[in-house]
Amino acid sequence: GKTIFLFLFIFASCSKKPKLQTSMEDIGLIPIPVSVDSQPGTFEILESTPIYVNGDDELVKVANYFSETIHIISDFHLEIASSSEEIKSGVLFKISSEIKNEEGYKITASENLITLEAKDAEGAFRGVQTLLQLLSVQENADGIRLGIPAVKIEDYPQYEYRGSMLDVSRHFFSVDEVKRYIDLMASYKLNVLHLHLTDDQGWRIEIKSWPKLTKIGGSTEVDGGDGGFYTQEQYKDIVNYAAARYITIIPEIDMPGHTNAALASYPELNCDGNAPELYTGTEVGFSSLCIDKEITYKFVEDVIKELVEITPGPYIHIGGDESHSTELEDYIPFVTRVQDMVYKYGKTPIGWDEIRHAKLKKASIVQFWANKENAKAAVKQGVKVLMSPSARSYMDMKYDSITPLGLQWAGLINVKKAYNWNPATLVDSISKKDIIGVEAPLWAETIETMEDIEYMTFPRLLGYAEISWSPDSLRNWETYKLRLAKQYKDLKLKNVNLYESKMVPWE
Ligand code: TNX
Repeated sequence: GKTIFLFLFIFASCSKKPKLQTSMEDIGLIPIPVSVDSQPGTFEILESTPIYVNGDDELVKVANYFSETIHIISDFHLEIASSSEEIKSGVLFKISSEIKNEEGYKITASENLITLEAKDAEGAFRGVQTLLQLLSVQENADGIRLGIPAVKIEDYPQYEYRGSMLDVSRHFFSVDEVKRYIDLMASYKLNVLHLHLTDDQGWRIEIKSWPKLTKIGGSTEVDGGDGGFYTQEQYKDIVNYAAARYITIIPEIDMPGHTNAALASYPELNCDGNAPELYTGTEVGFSSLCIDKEITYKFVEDVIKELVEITPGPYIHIGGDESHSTELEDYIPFVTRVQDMVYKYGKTPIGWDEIRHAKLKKASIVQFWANKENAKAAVKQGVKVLMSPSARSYMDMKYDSITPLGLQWAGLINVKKAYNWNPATLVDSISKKDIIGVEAPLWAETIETMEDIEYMTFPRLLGYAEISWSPDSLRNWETYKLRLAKQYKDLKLKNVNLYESKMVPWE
């Protein structure tokens, strides 16, 4: 009797819970990994699935991040244990010296075991994003079932700098909004968030030695809203939040132009000693710090000093764009002096492509946005270029002529145009070795809310993530658009205010 009972019991539980079937074909990984070898079978993640960590505390944190994300999706609490023994079933996070590339990782998933090996915790974090994209979530009356298809993946990035920029000056965005953007970036393995903290319309970072910058300069924004700013504590909170996702924050103080908010806060920074009115329009190129006054350099040095204290990342962005009210003969010594200050405090300067007019130190970075001659001249000086071509990567450009937000001075950028370019061949005589990476900026003259941010960045941001991570040979619009289509469910789950381009067969 007992055997029959047992048999019935097994039969009943099997019929209740059939084997979970998932397939790689249903999954569109973005960015596409260097190699994917799909296998038969599915690993099912259960409440009881153990996570083992063979590595340091940082790796434990990454495993925790994975476990917490699974918890948000499914309510499962996956326990984490450390283990240096050979594991036969469960999920294993492991540091492996065989993985040589920075941020590199390897996933081996079978029905019983998922192994995520990485060069270091950062590589493991990128690999976790792949695992989360591989995850299929099936919901029925019995609850949620989670599966990961059996697969072998080897992966690492093509460019070390894979970034995006938020303009928090033209319109201010809260700490929580920036954090949400950071989370979204992390899903696609982006690793740099550049914050455009100052401009004519607003100064957004507390500088303790110059308190009026935020008190006056932070008090408004485009069209006269309330503006706002980050205290240094809030800024550190953003930096730490980003760091936990292996994203570096790069702060930008734009100068000598784009400085009306500072000039309006302190009359002594103006050549004539008179503070201009605060500015809430969208013109560019009318303001300049006073190049001949010594107080200008005291001001800049104080700002850089305080910024460096709250910036663990290696870079400080010094702006330098559209300084149309600064003579070139003034601009050059200004940039040279500010460049030196950044090095003096142990950081590396980045500037918009115009800074190439100054003699640059080899480690400095030039961000190409508009002028190819500037980019080429920078490379001739032996510095590396960050690719942010406005005609391809400016996420404030409209998708098409009826896009309700955005500008179009650099042209319309539909989802295909945003994806279908190669940083290594865009500018003749600039090749991969001259390029540190790609950054997609979102200028915020017309962007007021998180929904606006999402509408302009999604889905284009996924394209920039793939351009900067994946090998050229695997990038192809026809296959990309099918993978992008498969991201629909996930983007909706994350409540992203997606622009549903007709060029993509959304699923
Ligand atoms: C040009 S791009 C600017 C910004 C504007 C942007 C609008 C750059 C370095 N400067 O000041 O916000 O165009 O698209």
